[in-house]
Amino acid sequence: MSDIIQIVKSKDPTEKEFHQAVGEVMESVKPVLDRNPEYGNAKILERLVEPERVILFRVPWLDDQGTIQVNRGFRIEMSSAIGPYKGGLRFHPSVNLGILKFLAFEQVFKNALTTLPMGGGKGGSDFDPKGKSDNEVMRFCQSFMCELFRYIGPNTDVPAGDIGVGGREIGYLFGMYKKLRNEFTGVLTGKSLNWGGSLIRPEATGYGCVYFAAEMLATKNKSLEGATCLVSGSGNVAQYTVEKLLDMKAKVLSLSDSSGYIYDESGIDREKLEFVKTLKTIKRGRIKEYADKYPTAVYTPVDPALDYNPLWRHKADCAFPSATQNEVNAKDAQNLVDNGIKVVSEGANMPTVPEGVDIFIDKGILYGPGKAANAGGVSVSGLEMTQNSMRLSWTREEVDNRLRMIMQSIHKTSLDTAEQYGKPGNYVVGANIAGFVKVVDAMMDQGLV
Ligand code: NDP
Ligand code: 2IT
Repeated sequence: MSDIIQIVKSKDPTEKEFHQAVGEVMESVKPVLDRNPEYGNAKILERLVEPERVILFRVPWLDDQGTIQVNRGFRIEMSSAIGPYKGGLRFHPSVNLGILKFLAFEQVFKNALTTLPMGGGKGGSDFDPKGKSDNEVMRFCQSFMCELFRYIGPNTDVPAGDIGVGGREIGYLFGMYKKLRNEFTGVLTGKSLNWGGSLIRPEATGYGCVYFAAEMLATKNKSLEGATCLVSGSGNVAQYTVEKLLDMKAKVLSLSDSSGYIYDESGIDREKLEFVKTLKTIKRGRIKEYADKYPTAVYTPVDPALDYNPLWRHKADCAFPSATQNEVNAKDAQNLVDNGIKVVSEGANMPTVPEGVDIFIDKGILYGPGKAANAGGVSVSGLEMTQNSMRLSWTREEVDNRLRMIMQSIHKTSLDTAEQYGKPGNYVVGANIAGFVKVVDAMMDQGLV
């Protein structure tokens, strides 16, 4: 097992997020490998850490000044053991191969946990949508799809959104795919409602993350009613996390973006949430403007000199990290614990560093790792694929009920699996093992491919 991490590190020494994601899963699945020597003989780990296919391409586009810009495009087709490759596209200047490989690797096990037939993939670009006009975003998306279209399809690889890719980008990407292929198929999820999208897909990751937190609390006969909550990020996942927390009568105290965070001691209510949705999705503004509008809120800009994030130093019952990877370091985790945190439910992918995860688990915090807690988004993407292939659409209630049932099932599977492997209450071990076994058994059935 430590061999495999050494292999990964020596092959791709700079991909530190990928090493981290592989390390976390390998640590958890050690007992499965001990019980099943046939997996070792079949070189399952060596196969799992090597993407089935990596596509890297040039994305040239013209900005509004008529200047040529060149970005990098990627698609990592990680595993098709249990279904077509499935996973989002991220547009952010930090995107590189290591980040997308970590995300694709996580996606494989997350998708297995959903109970739906989806393999794992991820893609994106180092393109930064911030400050770009709609026309620039459209031209970029069209150029990106002019290459990507060769590799994807409704039964092959079905991308969706992630950081920097929302409804607007999915629309432009879909338009170009349709033109190039001359066919109207469910090749992307997160589409708009009137051309093949599913109700509840925009809400799904945030809602699902709150359903997962509620399930964890229910094991202690507690609920979210009256609970104080810290949320980071202010994008898609953060917004719908806040919305569902309000439905559950919790009090939400914070939101953030990469420039800073707001703390609103009077709580973020529905009117304030609507302001954030418009600010972020339509005006594409900064979270600082929340504090300019609402005097009950204090804005704190990011201070690069600090070795902790002051957002996580506020007292609260629950934390929902919903921005990006490694946004909760060991000090942040300790600060949360010192201030009495009871639940951490991860909307983002791998937002807590491994030392932070250890702190939560040692202290018996109800800790839902991203690959379980944020699986609601890809689950409803799976439901969108089903509706597309049946050529019908389900009601809001129907999709939301299915989402809730899937989150309950992921919670139960993770909890039961952890118990079975002698780690009661450890959702990290439970989720990793349950996802891993499903993928690995499919690989064993399908032979050496
Ligand atoms: P959005 O682009 O809608 O929002 C991202 C938010 O996170 C913004 O507030 C952004 O701030 C902040 N953020 C992004 N990068 C950084 C960074 N490097 N440092 C600090 N803040 C940052 O993305 P989503 O809400 O869709 O995604 C958030 C997280 O949830 C990601 O980890 C994603 O992988 C994960 N996720 C998303 C799913 C989905 O369905 N969308 C499903 C499952 C997981 P700013 O505007 O300043 O960049
Ligand atoms: O990380 C994720 O699960 C996503 N960005 C959603 C993927 C999807 O295919 O809906």
